[in-house]
Amino acid sequence: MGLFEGKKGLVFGIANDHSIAWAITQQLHAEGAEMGFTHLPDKDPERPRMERRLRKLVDDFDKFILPCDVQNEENLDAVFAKAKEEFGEIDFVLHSIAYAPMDDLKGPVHNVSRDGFKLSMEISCYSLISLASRARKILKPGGNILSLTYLGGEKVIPGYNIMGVCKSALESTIEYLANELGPEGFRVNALSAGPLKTLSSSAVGEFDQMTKLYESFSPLRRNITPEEVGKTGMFLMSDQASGISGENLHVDAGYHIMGAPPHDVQSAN
Ligand code: 0WD
Repeated sequence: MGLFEGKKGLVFGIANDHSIAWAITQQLHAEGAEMGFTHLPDKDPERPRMERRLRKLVDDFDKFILPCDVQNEENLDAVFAKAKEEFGEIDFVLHSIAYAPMDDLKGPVHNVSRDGFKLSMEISCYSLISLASRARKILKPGGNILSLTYLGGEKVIPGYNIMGVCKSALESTIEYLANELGPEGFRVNALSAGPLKTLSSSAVGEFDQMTKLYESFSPLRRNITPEEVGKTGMFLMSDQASGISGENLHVDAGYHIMGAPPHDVQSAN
């Protein structure tokens, strides 16, 4: 029997087959989870690109697909109303969403516009709060919320700029939410993934250099795979992780523990 047999949940953030949310969804599906999915609303209803990309991936097993811009309260209400109607109660919510306008993302942080800051924070951090406030009303005891973050929220990663500031706020939000929702029986966690080529990450400067750094500096001397992130995401949302909350679990081949390059890299220079 799969770890998610009889379990139901919501997945926010599949843009295409490179999305981290898709890597996690594949593992959840393999373990028997039933899921509802959201996509960014399509601007042109005649050409629903976002919806089509998502449908292509989950068509065989989704319980429902709805458009949802996390800036839009009505969209959010509609998703949770549908989840309640379809599932009654849910077991998990996956939040795999981030955005910053390109002009602000490219940095430097001291030049970020007021509007760009507000928008980036709203989509990348506040969205978790708006999901959590709705989710707690339909989560089953033992239920949980998982969000995606990156080391740039803990340490300065040149090129990550305003998104690092957003991830710091997100990681703090996860801890506060874990404290608030814990007494209700809910867990809230973060998975901090190493760099993976996706739509969002291609917008972050110096991405290719970053993956090379992981290959030479991380204890495992390689970068991680989408499948590894998928499996750990699934684990964190499963009952196998029932004692874990407020955690920020790194799936990064150990990169985050290094304070200086390893000896073999130092002696090569
Ligand atoms: O290396 C990476 N790719 C890493 C990503 C390393 C560590 C963490 N992450 C994080 C990201 O910061 C994000 O929080 O993982 C999460 C998922 O990112 P992803 O899978 O790398 O990127 P992508 O496939 O683009 O999914 C993010 C999605 C959006 O995609 P696009 O590319 O269309 O912006 O976030 C969603 C959207 O589907 N999104 C929104 N959803 C609802 N309302 C909104 C919005 N306003 N804006 C973006």
